[in-house]
Amino acid sequence: MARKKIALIGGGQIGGVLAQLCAQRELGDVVLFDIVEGLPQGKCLDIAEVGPVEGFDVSLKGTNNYADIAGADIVIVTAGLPRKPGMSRDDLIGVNSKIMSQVAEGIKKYAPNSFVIVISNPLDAMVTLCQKITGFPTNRIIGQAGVLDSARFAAFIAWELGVSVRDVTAMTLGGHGDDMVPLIRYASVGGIPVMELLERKYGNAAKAKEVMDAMVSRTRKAGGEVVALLKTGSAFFSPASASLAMVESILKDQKRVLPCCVYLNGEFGVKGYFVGVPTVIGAGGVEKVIEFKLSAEEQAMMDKSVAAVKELVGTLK
Ligand code: TXD
Repeated sequence: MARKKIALIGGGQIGGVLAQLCAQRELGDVVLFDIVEGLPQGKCLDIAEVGPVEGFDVSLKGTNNYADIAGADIVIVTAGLPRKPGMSRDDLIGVNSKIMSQVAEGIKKYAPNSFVIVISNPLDAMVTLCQKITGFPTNRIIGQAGVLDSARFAAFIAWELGVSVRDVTAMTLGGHGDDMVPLIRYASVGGIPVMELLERKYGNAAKAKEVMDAMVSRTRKAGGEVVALLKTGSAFFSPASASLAMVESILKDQKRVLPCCVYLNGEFGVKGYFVGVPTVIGAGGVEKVIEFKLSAEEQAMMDKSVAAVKELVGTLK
C-alpha cells in the first residue's frame, strides 16, 4: 500500500511539532510548507535525522513551493500569526485572513481531493474562509479546537480529582473563543459524573459547583494562560497533538467521536456556520454530527457562543 501523504502548511511552532509527530508515528510522508526560506527545509532535515535513532521510516520534505503538496491526502493548516500577551484570537483576523486566502488557493490548486484540517486562529473564521475559497465539500473541511479545549478541561478535572487523565471524559462545544461551552453534565471519570465526585470530595453541592465553575473558567481561558507564560507565542504541543488525533482518525478510519469545528446544517439550531460539536471522524472526513438535547442553560451558552462566531465571521471581507 502506498504511503499516505500529509501536507503541513505553516512550518512554525505547531507545524514543526506536527511534522515530528507524523513522522514518529509513521502516519505518512510529510511535506512541510512555509513562505520562510530554509525554515521548513531545516526542520525536515532535523526531524529526518531523528529517524535512525527512533527507527521511523517516512520521507520528510521542507518546501517553499505549493506544487510539492500535490496529491496530499490530508492538509493541515497552521499558517498565520499566533497571539501575543493581551491579544484575543479575534485580533488576528485581518492578517490571518490574508494568509488563509493564499493558502486556500494553494490547496485548491494542488491538493483538490484532500481533507483539510484548519488550526490557524481565529479558528471559526479561518475554517469558514478556507471552505469558501477552496469550495471543498464540507465533510472535507474541519477545524481543530474542540479536541484541545476538551483535553484542557479533562486535564483540570483529572488534576482536581487526583485520577488519571486517561479515565476522564470531557467535552466542549461552541466556538473556539472565551464563550466556548464546557459541558459539565457529561463530564465523567470512569463513567461517573464529575459533579457527583466533587460533591463527595467536598461534602456539599455549593463548594462542588464553585470548584467546577473555576475549572470551566480556566478551560475557557486556557489558551491565554499559556500565552501569558510564553510571552512570545501561543500553545503548540497540545494543538499539534489534538489535530493529530483527527488526522489519525481519518487515515485509519477510526470513526472516533471528537468535538470538531464543522459545518452545521440545522444541528443544535445552527445553520450555515462552522461551530464546534461532537462528530464522527473517519475515512469520509466528517461522517456524522452527533446531536443530542442540550439543557436550557447549555443551549443558552451555545447560542451565545454561536452569536460570537457569527459576529466574527461577519467581519470577513
Ligand atoms: O487550537 C487551535 N486551533 C490553536 C490555534 C491553538 C493554538 C494556536 N493556534 C493558532 O495556530 C495560532 O493562533 C496561529 O494562528 C496558528 C499557528 O500557530 P504557531 O504557534 O505554529 O505560529 P508560528 O510559530 O508563528 O507559525 C506560523 C507559521 C510561520 O512559520 C510563518 O512563516 C508561516 O506560518 N506563514 C505562512 N505559511 C504559509 N503561507 C503564508 N502565507 C504564511 N504566512 C506566515
